[in-house]
Amino acid sequence: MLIRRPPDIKPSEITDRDMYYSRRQFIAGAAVAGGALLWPGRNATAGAKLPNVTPHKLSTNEEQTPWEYITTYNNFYEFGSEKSDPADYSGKFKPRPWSVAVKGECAKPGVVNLEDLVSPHTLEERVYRLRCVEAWSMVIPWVGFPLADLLQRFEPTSNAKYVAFTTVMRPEEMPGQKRRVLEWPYCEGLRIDEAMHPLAIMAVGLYGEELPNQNGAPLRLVVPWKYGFKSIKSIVKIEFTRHQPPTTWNISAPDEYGFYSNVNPEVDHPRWTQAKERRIGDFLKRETLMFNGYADQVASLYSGMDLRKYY
Ligand SMILES: Nc1nc2c(c(=O)[nH]1)N[C@H]1C(S)=C(S)[C@@H](COP(=O)(O)O)O[C@H]1N2
Ligand SMILES: [Mo]
Repeated sequence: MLIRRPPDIKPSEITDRDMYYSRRQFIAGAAVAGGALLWPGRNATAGAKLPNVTPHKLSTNEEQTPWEYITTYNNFYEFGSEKSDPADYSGKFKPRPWSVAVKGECAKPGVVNLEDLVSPHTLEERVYRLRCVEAWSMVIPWVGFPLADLLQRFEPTSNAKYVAFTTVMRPEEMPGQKRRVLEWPYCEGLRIDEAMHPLAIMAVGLYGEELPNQNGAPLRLVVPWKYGFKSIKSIVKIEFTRHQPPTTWNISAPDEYGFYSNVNPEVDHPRWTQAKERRIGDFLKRETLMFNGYADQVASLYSGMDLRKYY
């Protein structure tokens, strides 16, 4: 998301910068090979192994992006707007203890703590593509559980047409929140049928370990057929609503970021193409797939909708 980019910088320079980062990190990674503990993305609190993780059948077989890229090339504006900021400045963030308030159009609202949110579910490893609107992508082995299983526990009523998610507000631990780059706290939303889709998960880990702070500890959404910004991190509130909820990037730049934000190579961002992407670590770009390659599973959610209008 490069909203503050001066208008004279061409989109091609953005992807060149992304390349620069991935090269720089590759070189840095090679330099510390054999000394992984020195890697700055491995902060002291990350690294706890998650028990009983079962592989999930919807995973992609594509080559997985290395841990070093997934944990040092991030978008998490609460810690700053440079890709390296979340790894560099999230060390003070305390993801435990943690609780989530669930409310709105449901029969059993409540505040639940992290352990009680996670323990009823079997943890699954799901290797999903993450496609950022900035035209880069990764393949990430998330550990999580279906969002639907979590939502059902609160018994949403027939009035629940949408689900709204909110990130924690902690300016003392999240230095980016002291600057008004975005409206805080970060918020996102899904239509209820999108939220209940079996591909949508709550992630609590990656590569079999607890989520590092920079990836959205202790729990974050992962919606693999949508641009990365829908996958909101460090969630503290979930609300079932009758009406379409506001979302951070849509508030910030409504012409650039819509509510649906399905990955769509045919609908360009107003300032750059969405037809291609660079898989982080690759040299050449590749074609972007409709719904990020998940069309067989999700296209029916949008039948009859004009995806140029509902971008
Ligand atoms: N709270 C919050 N969630 C967020 C963001 C953010 O800035 N704040 N960035 C989003 C964007 S643009 C992307 S691409 C993904 C990146 O997730 P990753 O850093 O784990 O790869 O997180 C999304 N979730
Ligand atoms: Mo993104």
